[in-house]
Amino acid sequence: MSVTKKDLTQEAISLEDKYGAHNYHPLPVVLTKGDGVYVWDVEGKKYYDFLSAYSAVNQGHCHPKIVNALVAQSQKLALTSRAFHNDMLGKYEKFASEYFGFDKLLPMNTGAEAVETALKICRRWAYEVKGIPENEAQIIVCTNNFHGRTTTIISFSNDPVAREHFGPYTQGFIKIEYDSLKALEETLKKNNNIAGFLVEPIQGEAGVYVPSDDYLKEAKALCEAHNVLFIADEVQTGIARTGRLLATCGNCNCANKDCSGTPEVKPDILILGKAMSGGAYPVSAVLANDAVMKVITPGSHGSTFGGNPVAAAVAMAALEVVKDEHLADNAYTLGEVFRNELNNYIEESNIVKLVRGKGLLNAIVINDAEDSDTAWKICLRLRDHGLLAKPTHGNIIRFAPPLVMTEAQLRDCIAIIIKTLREFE
Ligand code: IF1
Repeated sequence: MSVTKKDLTQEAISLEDKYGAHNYHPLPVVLTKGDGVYVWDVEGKKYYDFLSAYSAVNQGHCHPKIVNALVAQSQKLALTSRAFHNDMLGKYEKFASEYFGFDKLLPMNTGAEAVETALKICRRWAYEVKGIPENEAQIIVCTNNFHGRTTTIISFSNDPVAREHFGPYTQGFIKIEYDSLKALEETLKKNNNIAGFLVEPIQGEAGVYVPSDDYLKEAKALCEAHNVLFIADEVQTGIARTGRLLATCGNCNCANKDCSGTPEVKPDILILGKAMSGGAYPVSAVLANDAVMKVITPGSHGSTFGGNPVAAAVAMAALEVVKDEHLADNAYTLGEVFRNELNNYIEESNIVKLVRGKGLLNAIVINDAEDSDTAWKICLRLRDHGLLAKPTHGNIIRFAPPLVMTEAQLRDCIAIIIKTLREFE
C-alpha cells in the first residue's frame, strides 16, 4: 500500500505521541525544511513562519553565514569544556561584550539557564557588595512573567499550568504588578533587603504587553536610587526583535552597523538567548560590568557546554548578521506597517479587539472569551492559508516573523491574516 503525504504527517505526530513526553500541544503540522522566512512541511506545503521559534530565528531559517560558521567550527573543535582554554571563547566574549557595551559576559546555553545565572549573580552581589544579611535577599519580579521553566523560575510564576504540583518552591521573590512604578517604588521603600528587579521589557508570553513609554527608564532610576540591580530579561525582546538592538535601547536608534550608542536604559545585568545564535544552536549569555560580574569566582558557576567553540562561532556570525543586514531597522519599519494595516482592518472588525507590539513582536487580541478556542481555530485556518502562528494565552495570537522579511512578503502575510480573520467575522 503506498504511503500518502498525509500518512507522513500522521506518522511523525504518532511517534511523538507514543515516545515523547506530552509537554507541548503543537499545531498539527510537521515541518521538515526552513529557509529564510519560509518553512515546508513533510507534505511539501510551504508556509510563512510567523513565530520564528519564539523569536529565536530572527535572522531567518538556516542563514548561510550562521550555518557556515556552525559547520566549520564543528569540523575543527566542538567542545573543550572550561577545564581548558580554547581559541574561540575569549574572542567571542570580547566581541559580544563590546557589541552590547558591557565589561564582561558569562556564557550559558538556554534562556532559563541565563536567567538562573543572573539570579545567582544578583544574590551574591547582594551579600558580598550591598551587604544584605545572608539568605535574606529578595528579588522583585512582575506578575504574569515568563522567564523559563526551571523550578526556581516557576516558583515566582503565577501561571498555574507552569507552576502547580512542582513544589516546594524557591523563596526570595516578591511579585508586583507589571508596568506599575508605584508598586515598584512602594516595594523598594518598605524592604531593605531588595537585591534586584527582574523584568521583561515587553511581556511576551503574557500576550505581548508593551509597558508605558517611561516605565523602563523610571524603573531603572528607582533601582539606582535604592541600590538595587536592574535585570533585563531580553531573551525574547533582544537581538533586534522590537526594532532596536535591545528593547532597553528605547528610542536610541542604535540599530545601524556601527552602533556605539548608549542605550536609553542600561541594565545592570542583561540576559540574552534565542536569537543570539539565530536559532542554529543553544546560546545564551549574561552580561554585566565588573562591579557586578566580579562576584563570580572560579568554581562558583559553570556549564559543560556554556561558551563552547561552536556556540562562540555561531553567536558571532549571528550577531554580525543582525548589524550587516540592519535587522533592527527592518523590524522597526515593518512593525509600523504591520500595526497600521491591522489597525485599519480592526476599525471594521468584530473579531479582533486590538493589535499591540513593538517592531516585529506583535499580537492581536481576539474578541472572544479568554478560554474560547477561537484563536486556536484561527491559527489552524492560517496554517491552511500558508502562514504559521500560535496563540499565547487564550484569545491572544502572537505574530513574530523572522526580521529578514521584506515589505512585499509582510504585505502578503497581512493579506493572508486579514483574509483568514474575515472568515470568522
Ligand atoms: C516554552 C513562552 C515565549 C522567554 C523569556 C526566558 C525564556 C523565555 C522572556 C527561557 C522562553 C520560550 C520558551 C518556550 C516558549 C517560549 C515562550 F511561550 F514560553 F513564553 F517565547 F514567550 N525569558 N520562551 O520568553 O528561555 O530556556 O526556553 O531558552 O518553554 O514553551 P529558554
